[in-house]
Amino acid sequence: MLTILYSYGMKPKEIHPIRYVARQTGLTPHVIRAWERRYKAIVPRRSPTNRRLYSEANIERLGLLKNAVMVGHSIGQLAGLTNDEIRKILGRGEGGFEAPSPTSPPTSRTASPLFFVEASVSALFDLDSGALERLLTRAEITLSKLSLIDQVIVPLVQKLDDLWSSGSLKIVHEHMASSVIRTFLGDILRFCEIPPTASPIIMTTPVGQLHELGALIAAVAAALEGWRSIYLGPNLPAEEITNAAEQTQATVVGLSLVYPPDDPRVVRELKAVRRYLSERVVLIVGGRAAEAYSEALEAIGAIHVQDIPSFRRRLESLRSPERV
Ligand code: B12
Repeated sequence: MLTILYSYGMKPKEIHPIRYVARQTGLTPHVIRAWERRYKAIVPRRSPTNRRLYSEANIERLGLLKNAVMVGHSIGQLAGLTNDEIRKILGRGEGGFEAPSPTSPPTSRTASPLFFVEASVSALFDLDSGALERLLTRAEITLSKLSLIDQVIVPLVQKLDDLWSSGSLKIVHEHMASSVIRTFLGDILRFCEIPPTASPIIMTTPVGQLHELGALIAAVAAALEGWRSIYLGPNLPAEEITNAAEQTQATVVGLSLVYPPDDPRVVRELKAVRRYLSERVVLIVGGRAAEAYSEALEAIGAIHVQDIPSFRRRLESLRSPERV
C-alpha cells in the first residue's frame, strides 16, 4: 500500500483518512465530502481503491474554510478563494465574531442551538435564504449531530408553526424555510457515509400526505445513526412504497403523517402497505397526525413513535441482535 502511495507522490506523514481529518478539523466526514463534491473547495487524492487521502495542506485549508464559515461566510463563495484570500477575510474578523483557530472550540455565542434557531428566524423574516443556509451550515459544523437535529432543525420547524399560528409568518416565509431546510437535509443524506453493513430503511409519506419535513428529518436521523436511509419524497402510493422496500431489501419502512388527520384514503393506503409488505419489514409511523390514525396503526401492527429521540431508541433496539 505504502509503495503505491509513494508512487502517487505522497509521503506517509501526509496521508490521512477522512476520519483523521474530521478529528483534526472538527468537521464531520459528510461536511468534508460535501465541500469537496458540491463546491470543489478541496480536492483530496484517491487511493487505488478510490478512498480519499488527505494531505496536511488539505487539513490546513479545511481549517481555514471552517473558520470563515463560522464567522458567517458562505462556503459557496469561499470555495473559489486561495488560502491567502481566506486568511485576509479572517483577519478582518467580520460579523463581530472572533475568528476561531481550526482546533479551538467555538465561542458559546456561535455554538448555542438557541442562537441558531433565533438567527434562522431573523433570516427567514428578511427572506434571506442565503443567510438561512449559511446559519444551518454553521450549526452543522459547530454542534453535534443530535443537537443539530433535536435542538435546531426540529425547534425551527416548531417555531414556524408558532409564528404561523400567531399570524406573524406569511406563506412566502414558510415556503422559503421549507425549501432551504429540505435542501439542507437532503445534502446531509447525500453525503452521509454509509457503512457497508448498514441496514436499509425507507422513509416517505403515503398518498395525500404532502408535508415532507417530518419524513426527511426522520430519514436524516436514521442515516446519522448508521442506517442506509432511502428517502423517497412525499405522497407515494402503497404499491410504490412496498416495491421500493422489496427492491432495496429494507428492514424498516418509516411513514410520516402530518396533515390531514382524517383522510380515509390514508387508512386504506396504510392497510395496503402492510398487506403488500413482507412480514419481516417493521413499519414505523410518526408525525403530528399519526395519533389521529391510531386505530388503523394498531390494526396493522405499526409502531407509532412520538419524536426523533424515541425513533433513535427504536432503531437501536431493532439493530441489537437479541431483539431482532
Ligand atoms: C412546512 C409546512 C408546510 C409546507 C410544507 C412543505 C413541504 N414540502 O413539506 C407548506 C407551506 C407547503 C404547507 C402547506 C399546508 N399546510 Co402546513 N405546515 C408546515 C409546518 C410548518 C411544518 C410541517 C412539517 O413538515 N411537519 C412535520 C414535522 C417536522 O413535525 P411533526 O409532525 O410534529 O413531527 C415530529 C415527529 O413526529 C417526527 N416525525 C414526523 N414524521 C415522522 C415519521 C417517522 C417515521 C418518524 C420516526 C418520526 C416522524 O418528527 C417531528 C419532529 O419531532 C407545519 C407546522 C409543524 N410544526 O408541523 C404546518 C402544518 C402541518 N400545516 C398546516 C396546514 C393547515 C397547511 C395547509 C392546509 C395550509 C393551507 N391553507 O394551504 C397546507 C396543506 C398542504 C396539504 N395539502 O397537505 C397545519 C395543519 C393543521 C392540522 N389540522 O393538523 C400545520 C400544523 C400548521 C398550523 N398550525 O396550522 N405547510
